[in-house]
Amino acid sequence: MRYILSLIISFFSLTLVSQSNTSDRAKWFVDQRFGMFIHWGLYSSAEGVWKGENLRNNNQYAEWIQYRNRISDDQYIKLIDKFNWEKIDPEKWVLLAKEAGMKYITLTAKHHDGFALWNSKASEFNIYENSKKRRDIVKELADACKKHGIKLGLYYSHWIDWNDKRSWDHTNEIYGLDPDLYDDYWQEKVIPQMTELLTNYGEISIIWFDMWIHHSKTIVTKEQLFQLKKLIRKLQPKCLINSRLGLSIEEDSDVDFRTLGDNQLGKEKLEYPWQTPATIANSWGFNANEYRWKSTTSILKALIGNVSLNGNLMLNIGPRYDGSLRYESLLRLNEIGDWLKVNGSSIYGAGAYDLNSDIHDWGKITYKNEDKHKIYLHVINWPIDNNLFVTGIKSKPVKIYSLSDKSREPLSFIHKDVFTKIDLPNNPVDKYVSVFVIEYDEKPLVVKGLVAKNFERGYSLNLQNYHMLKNNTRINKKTKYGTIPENINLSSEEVINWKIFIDEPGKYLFDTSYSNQSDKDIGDIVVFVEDKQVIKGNFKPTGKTVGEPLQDWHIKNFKSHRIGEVEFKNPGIYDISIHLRSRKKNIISWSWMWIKLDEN
Ligand code: JFZ
Repeated sequence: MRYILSLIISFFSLTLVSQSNTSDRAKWFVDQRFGMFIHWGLYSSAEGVWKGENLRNNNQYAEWIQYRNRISDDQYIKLIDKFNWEKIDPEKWVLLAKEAGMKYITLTAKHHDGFALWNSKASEFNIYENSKKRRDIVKELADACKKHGIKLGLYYSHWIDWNDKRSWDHTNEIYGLDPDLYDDYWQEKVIPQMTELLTNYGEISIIWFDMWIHHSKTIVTKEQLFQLKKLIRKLQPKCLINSRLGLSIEEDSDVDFRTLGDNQLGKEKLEYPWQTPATIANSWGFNANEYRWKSTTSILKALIGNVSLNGNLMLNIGPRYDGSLRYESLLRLNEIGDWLKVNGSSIYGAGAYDLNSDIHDWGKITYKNEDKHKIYLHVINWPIDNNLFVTGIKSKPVKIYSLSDKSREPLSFIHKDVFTKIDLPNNPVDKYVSVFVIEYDEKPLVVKGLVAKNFERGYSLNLQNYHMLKNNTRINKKTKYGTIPENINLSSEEVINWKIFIDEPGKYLFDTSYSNQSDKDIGDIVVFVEDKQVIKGNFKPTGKTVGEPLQDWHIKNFKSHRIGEVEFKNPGIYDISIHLRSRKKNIISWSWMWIKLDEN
């Protein structure tokens, strides 16, 4: 009975997310969205300090201590004597992951130090042989995962192995290495160890490789990588392989998900599965001097932001010499778990909606088609007047409610064309991120390319959210630490266009920000609404300003100017364009326009 039930559940969960480039193998992965990464090994008992000296690198990656602090193999293995075997219990990690709402776990079976956390016949440099306790941590974790219904992934450092002298460590960049010897390492350690891991521990759901550069820049050959991949596909056809295997999509599109850089969050919606590996603080392995703990809200933001773009988050913990976690980690995991217990339906089985995920200033949207079509609104910045504006969805909501409200009491709302205004409760309904659900009868229709009304009831038209930039003038990024905003230099003429939806007819004030480094009027700005000229102004000299005091840091002054007002008589979508003209090259730089209802 239980078996049938879990079959039904997994059948349902497999159908939720519809990322179009997801293989059948990876369906569970995009469905589960949130996993636990565990960095644990010999380095865990060094705790980022060696003979009183802190780790020699600002990144404070404590799992790199052997390499960074130049510890000899003889001394490094002695770290095993500090482990507290009575307390070490991988089942506790599994229970913790479950509590935190994480659905899968990836353990560093072998990190760069080459030390195997299992009973490896292929290399004596393993925990089973050296602990004298005959403990096989991979087995213990695999059993606990199976017992608690959590999928298990294994991190395996294939490229780098500091312990095997035939293998790669970065210092070989100076002294070189023999490809034949490297292949001996590959055939005698990597292939046999991978075979062990894929044979002796039941179902392995992910092999997580960690070669973050393309193989052509390393000693590893394409053939070796193909051999490895073939082995995985043969021994465990359902096992996922991440992109840090080291092959490009051109050489082989058959990797299952893309791994972004460490702590690198998604920027665009992708149709194939992807994941951010993220630390809960800064180091991956436990570091006694850790202080850069991420806040619970920022971790939730990372998870929500990734899911809103079809991505996953795998959050790392670094247990100590006795398997325990610092209070800071426990606290965050518990808080995240509490949030997911209430709001998890906006994450699990959910994915990107068709709207650009950046358009709303209050937070992010995820989407799911369960029994009904649901849009989840993650309110990270609670609007001051408790009105939430959603722009870009044409379909009429059937019901809107808060996930924190068990009785699902409907909230009142107004829907006009592509705009929904929701009356929120008077205070945030969650400590971290409040989530509201909009239910629709059919897949909600989207109207793309609109600039959303922001929480101040205005529209910020800028160089990120334009619809068209006619002459494709190069957009200058923020410089001088952002004291010079994003802008374009006018060579002669440029036309920029946006679309907005006006829900409240009335008189709107138009402001724009630019710099004019001439002392004369040498250009003009003309505003059109739906091809009708409504405002004509000229660029006033703006001079310079000081970016930072007493640092000889004099920058162009970008200043906001009121240029006019426009009456919008009816609600509707409006095309707003500005024609910018300069009679001299590169003297005027333009940055943004702000439109707001005149409330006086
Ligand atoms: C690697 C490891 O070296 C590190 O110890 C940890 O295991 C982490 C998950 O992965 O570190 C990386 C990998 C990729 C990048 C930077 C550090 N990268 O893409 O910039």
